[in-house]
Amino acid sequence: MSQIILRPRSRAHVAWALVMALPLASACSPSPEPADPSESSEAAAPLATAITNTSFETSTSGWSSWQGTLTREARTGAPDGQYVARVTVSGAATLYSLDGAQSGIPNAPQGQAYTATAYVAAGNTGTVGKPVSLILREKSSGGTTYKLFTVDATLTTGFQRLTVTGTVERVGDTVDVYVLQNQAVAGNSILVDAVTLVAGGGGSSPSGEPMPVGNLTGWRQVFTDDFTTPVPVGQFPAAVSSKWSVYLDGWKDTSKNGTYSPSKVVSIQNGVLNKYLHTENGVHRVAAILPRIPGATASGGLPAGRYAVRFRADAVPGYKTAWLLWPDSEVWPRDGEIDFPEGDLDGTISGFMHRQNGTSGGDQDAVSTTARYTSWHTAVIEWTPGRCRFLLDGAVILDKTSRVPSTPMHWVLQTETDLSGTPPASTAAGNVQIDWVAVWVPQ
Ligand SMILES: [Ca+2]
Ligand SMILES: [Ca+2]
Repeated sequence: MSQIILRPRSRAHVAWALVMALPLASACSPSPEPADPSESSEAAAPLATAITNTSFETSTSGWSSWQGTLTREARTGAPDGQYVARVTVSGAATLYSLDGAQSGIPNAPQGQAYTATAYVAAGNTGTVGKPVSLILREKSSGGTTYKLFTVDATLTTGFQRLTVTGTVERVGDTVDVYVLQNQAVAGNSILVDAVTLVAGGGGSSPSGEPMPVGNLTGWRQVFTDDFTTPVPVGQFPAAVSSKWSVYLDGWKDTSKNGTYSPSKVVSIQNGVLNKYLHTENGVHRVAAILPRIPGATASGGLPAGRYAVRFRADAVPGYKTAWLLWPDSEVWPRDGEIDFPEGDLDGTISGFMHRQNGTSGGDQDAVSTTARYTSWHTAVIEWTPGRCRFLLDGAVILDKTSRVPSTPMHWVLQTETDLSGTPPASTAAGNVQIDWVAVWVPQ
């Protein structure tokens, strides 16, 4: 663990590396990444939603409120499009909801899993800290509630993405979705956007691609996590300390504009590890997590490996991923660095291999893609003596055999503020989601 404390500082060099790699770019304002020689194969389109007006862009048609008043409004930073729904509590009610009369799926097949998602935020300061729930409901054809599947959160000024999955138990029932605020007082109000209800997503692979289990030709699997054990915010990595460590709370990130805050950012629910990037008490909260791989060095390093991650992210302005292999030696640029997927969350996915015996931060190979973070992707780094490949959704997008890093390196899923030189807006908030990770070593 002691070595880990060096990493954020070391990573600061990488910020310079990216800047220096770009001719004409100033240190204060990196220009876009190098031109893209290849495109990735995009992930499958999102599943169709049962809801016909998911985003409130032109009306609130199909929606209503129980014990509240429903309106819509333009909102800078709306999670989807430009408008969101606002629901304000009526009278002395302590509970109120946003309901979708049009959102029900009648006669849902018995045994079918459904997944509901919604973005929610406090509509005013008096609502911050109040509990909110996204609820998937199974009810009889006559409307009698049979079962509720619920995910709870605490309202903040930033939008949070909630997801809940449930499986239909009875024949002939209807499934629908609603958002409920508890413990309301007069004046309370919630904002909601991008409500979806889709078939599937049951089990531990909400991304639609199950975690690969077992050896591959030439590779022996040594680590997996499908995130099937829920971990509330504040209990990561303690609750899963045999598998994960972190950059500790309070460490500055690469740009120095963000602060590692795993205790406020990382949680696991519904089969997904979630990093909720947001600003709290004026601090831009980010997280970097490190798998504890059996057989690795004390620093978590391996001499070679195949690293796979299934992920998506909201397009949160001001934040990025720099998921990377970093040399145990901490000697940089001499011992190189392998970054993939790297990019701003509101941009596209790139990858970089900083070469062995590098003489500057720009001594690297780079690849850009047109793939965006907002859909699910699988990124794989295959790193063996003398070869480094990047695969995005099964397509090889980088394949290098010259000056490949050759000392032990360790994997850090490092999510941080971007390198623009400007801190994120305090209203910028959203989630990076990881459905699963898997690691192999050469057989
Ligand atoms: Ca919208
Ligand atoms: Ca999973």
